Amino acid sequence: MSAFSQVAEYSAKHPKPADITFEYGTAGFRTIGVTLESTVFRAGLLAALRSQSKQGQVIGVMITASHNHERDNGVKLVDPMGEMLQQSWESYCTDIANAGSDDQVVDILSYIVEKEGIDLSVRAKVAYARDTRPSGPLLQKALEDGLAALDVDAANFGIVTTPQLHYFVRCLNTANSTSPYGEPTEAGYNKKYGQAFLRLVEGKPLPSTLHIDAANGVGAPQVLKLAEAIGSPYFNIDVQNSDTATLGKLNIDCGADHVKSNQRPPAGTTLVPGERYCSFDGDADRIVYYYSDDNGVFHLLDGDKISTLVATYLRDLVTAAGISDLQVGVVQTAYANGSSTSYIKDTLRLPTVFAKTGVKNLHHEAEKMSIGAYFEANGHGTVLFNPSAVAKLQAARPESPAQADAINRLWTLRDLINESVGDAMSDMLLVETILICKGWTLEQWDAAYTDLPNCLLKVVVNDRSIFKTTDAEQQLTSPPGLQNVVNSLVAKFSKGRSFVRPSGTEDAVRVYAEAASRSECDQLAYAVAGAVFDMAGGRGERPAE
Ligand code: G16
Repeated sequence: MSAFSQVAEYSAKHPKPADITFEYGTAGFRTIGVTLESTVFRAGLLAALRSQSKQGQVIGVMITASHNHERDNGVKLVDPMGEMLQQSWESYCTDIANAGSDDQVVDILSYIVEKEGIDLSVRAKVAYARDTRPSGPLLQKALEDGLAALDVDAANFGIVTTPQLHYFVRCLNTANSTSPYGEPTEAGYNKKYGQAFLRLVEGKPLPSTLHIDAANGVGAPQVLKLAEAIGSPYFNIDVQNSDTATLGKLNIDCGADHVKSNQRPPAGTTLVPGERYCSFDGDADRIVYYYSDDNGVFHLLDGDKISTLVATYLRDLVTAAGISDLQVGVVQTAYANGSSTSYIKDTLRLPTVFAKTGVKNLHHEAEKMSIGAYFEANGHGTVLFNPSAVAKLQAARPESPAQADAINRLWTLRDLINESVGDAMSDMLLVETILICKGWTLEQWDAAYTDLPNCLLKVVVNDRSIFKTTDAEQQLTSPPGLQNVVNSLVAKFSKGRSFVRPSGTEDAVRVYAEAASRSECDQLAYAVAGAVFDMAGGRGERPAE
């Protein structure tokens, strides 16, 4: 019997909508949830082959649309160390998602087996989970059919955050190694990160309450479990926007994307000066902090501020540890505020590189650094210690108690940081640790540098696939002539910078702008957005200030 003999029959239960073309984008497939049944079924088939191509290591499948609207959903595959799917497999995902018939699905599977030299006698293993979206159960059923069609050894992790699923995958694949990552359970996750946090803050002054906006998503129940596991006044939280039961609330007027994009607090939250606030997104893979000053002015501490805080702390620990050839580096995207890049280069004197949007792109750049901190401005990121850094830490022989303490802290930080992917809860514990150890308020953290006023707009166009970019997405190569117009607009504003790129998670084109003053920044952003609308088939209302 052929390995694929049951595929066509199962596939027939999940027909592909004829009028939709799917694409594996910035973070997997994302679109209207109920249209994704065939895609998720087929993602299950591919996860099985990917596992077999990796000698039976566990592959993850996460059903989520993260920061996107509740009606949307998505699916992405997670590679054995908890990292995003290897990019060379993304085209297989796109191809199989768009196969027009059940037989074609089987043909594509056969093609991949041949091309990748996959041994089909290897038992495939897949771990999967979903977020709280209403289309989740339907899509989970489709996934389970895909896994059943290939007789996969499957583990359902239920409703968890995206980074938790990444963590579980890494734990499962390292369980029998010399350095197991942790226990592949929620309790194991909470224990690992919670205990590392407590080891790092022990004996320091207690912080004030942290107000957490959980975007009415899965981060709400999970962060409460984390707090219960930590069980200490060092992690004293108040969770808002925690309603995962009422339809229509996920990510609406709250959450990290709302706060970052609109540069204001979640609706219904009145910020009290001196208090501390942060927001997760719908699947808790992003985090931003914020506060109000005494004049009631809102201040955002986004991914750039987190990366500079973390890079400074790591750099100082490396110096204190006396390990001279250990280098901390920072990876950013074009969205990084110009002030943050100058601060990293000129004040911190750390190397920084730019990557295209998408955690998968930043992650690969950070892997090349000995200690690489990567964060997108939207609050998505983490820190990676490469094997040479780990070896140097292992080999380090402290010559003083201060050196021993710094080395010990660097080791413990590795247990606090989710190295598999950007993780709001682990990043939050990292930020809390640094603030507690420094005795800093959010204002003191914010004082390192001042952001240039910046603005992020969305323009809906007839076909965003005509937008092509180069230079880490900072320049357009298509549509013809548009980049010249952007350049001429930018030249009119002091410290002006702007770029245009198609979103990989929403049906929209994104316009970013920054300039010396708020009014110049807004003028530039709307002028560029207007040019995009006029020159590239804008739909709906023309963007206007
Ligand atoms: C996802 C990706 C992020 C990316 C964001 C926006 O975030 O994981 O790396 O920055 O989408 O991407 P785009 O501008 O292409 O729409 P999340 O939080 O939705 O998973």
